[in-house]
Amino acid sequence: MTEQQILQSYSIAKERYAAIGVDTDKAIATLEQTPISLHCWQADDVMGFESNAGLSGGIQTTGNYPGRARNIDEVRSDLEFVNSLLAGIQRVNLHEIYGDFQGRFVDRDRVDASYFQSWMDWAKSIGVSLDFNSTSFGHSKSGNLSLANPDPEIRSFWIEHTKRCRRIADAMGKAQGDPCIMNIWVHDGLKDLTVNRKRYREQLAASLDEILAEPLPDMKSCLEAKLFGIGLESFTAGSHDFYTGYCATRKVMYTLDTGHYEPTENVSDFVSSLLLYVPELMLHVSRPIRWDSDHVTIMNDQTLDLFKEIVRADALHRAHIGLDYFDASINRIGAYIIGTRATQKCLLQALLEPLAKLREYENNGQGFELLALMEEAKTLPFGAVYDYFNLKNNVPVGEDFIANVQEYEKTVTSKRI
Ligand code: RNT
Ligand code: ZN
Repeated sequence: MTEQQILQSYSIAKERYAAIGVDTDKAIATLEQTPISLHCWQADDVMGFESNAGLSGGIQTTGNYPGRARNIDEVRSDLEFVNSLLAGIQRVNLHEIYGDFQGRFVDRDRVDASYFQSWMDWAKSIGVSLDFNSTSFGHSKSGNLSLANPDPEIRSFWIEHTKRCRRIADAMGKAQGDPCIMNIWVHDGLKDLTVNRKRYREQLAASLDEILAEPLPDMKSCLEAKLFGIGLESFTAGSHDFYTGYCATRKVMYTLDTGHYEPTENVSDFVSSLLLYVPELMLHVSRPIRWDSDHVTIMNDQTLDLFKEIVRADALHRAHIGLDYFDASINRIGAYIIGTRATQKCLLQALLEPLAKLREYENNGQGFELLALMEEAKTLPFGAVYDYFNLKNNVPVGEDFIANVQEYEKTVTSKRI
C-alpha cells in the first residue's frame, strides 16, 4: 500500500467512526501513550545468564528454531531491533537471571543492583523503562516449594532473594524516574495429593508479608496467581483465590496472566471484580492452548475481551500491560512483533468501541439496538486506523515487517550456531 492509500483509507475510517461518536485521533493518541512491556525471555527461551541449569519450576519452552540469543549483547540487540519495528512506547521486562554477571556465579541471595547497572545504562541509552521479576525457577533450591517451604533455611533463602529483587527494582525505578513494576511469581505447588494446603498457604502469606514490608518508593510489586505448573498439577499454593484475598487485603497489584485459567474460563470477566478490590492490575498477555502453553499472543476473542473490559471500566490508568510467552518453535523476533502488534490491535479495537452509544442503548433497555451496534462495530474499518498509527510512527505497515524480520534472520540470527 502506498502512503497516499493509507492516508485516504484513514480519512474514510475517521469519518465512519465519527458518525457513531468515536474519535479515532484520540484513540490513536491513547494507544501511543500506553506502554507495552516486552518480556526479555522470548529472546532466549527463558535461559538467562546465571548458569546452564535449564528450566524447571512448572514452566517449559518447546521448539528448537535456530537463532536463540546466547548472551546479554544478543538479547539487547534483538530487543533494539524489535523496538525499531514497533510504534508506541515499549518497556523491557527483565528476570533476575538476566543480570550482567560477567561469567561469575552470583547466587540469588547475593544479587544486588550493581549486576543490573549495565541494563539501566542500556535502557537509558535507548529510551525505555525497565520492569523486573524475581526468579524462583531453574535453581538447585527451587524444588517444589520456595516461599511456601516449611524448611526455614530454604524459605529464608527465597525471602532474601525476593527482598533483594525489590531493591533492584527500586534502583531501576529511581534511575528511570518511573516506577519499575516487579512481578513475583513462585511456582510453589505439589505434583500429588497433600493434606497440608492451609499450612503451605499460611507460609506463603507470611513470607510475602515479610518481603513486602520494606517501603520502596520507586517500585511497585505485583503478585501473579496460577492454576498449576507442569509437574505440580495437584496443588498450587498461589492460586487465584489465594492472591485475590492477599492482594485485596494488602492492597497490592494483582497480576492477571491470561494463560493461567481453565481453557473455557472467561478471563476478561475477572477484570471488573478485581478492580473493585485491588489498586492496580498487571496483565501478562499470553495465549494458552489447552494449558498454560505460552503460545504467541494473537488477536483473538480472549485478548479483545480483556482490553474491552479494561476500557469499559475506564481503568487503563490502573492497568500495566506486559507480554508473557515463550515460543521456541518459530522466529523469536517475529514472535515479539506478532504478539505486540496483536496486543496493540486489541487495545485499539477496545478504544474504538462506540461505548457512549452502546451504553445509551443498554440504559434505555434497547436490547436489539445494543446487540446490532455491537455486531456492526466488529466490521468497522479498524485496520485502516491501525495502519495509519504505524505509518504515523514510521514503522512498517501491515505485513511489511515480515521482510524486515527475514532480513535480520539472514544477517544476524541465522549466524548464531
Ligand atoms: C509462569 C508465569 C510467569 C513466567 C515468567 C517467566 O507461569 O506466567 O510470569 O512466565 O515469569
Ligand atoms: Zn505470567
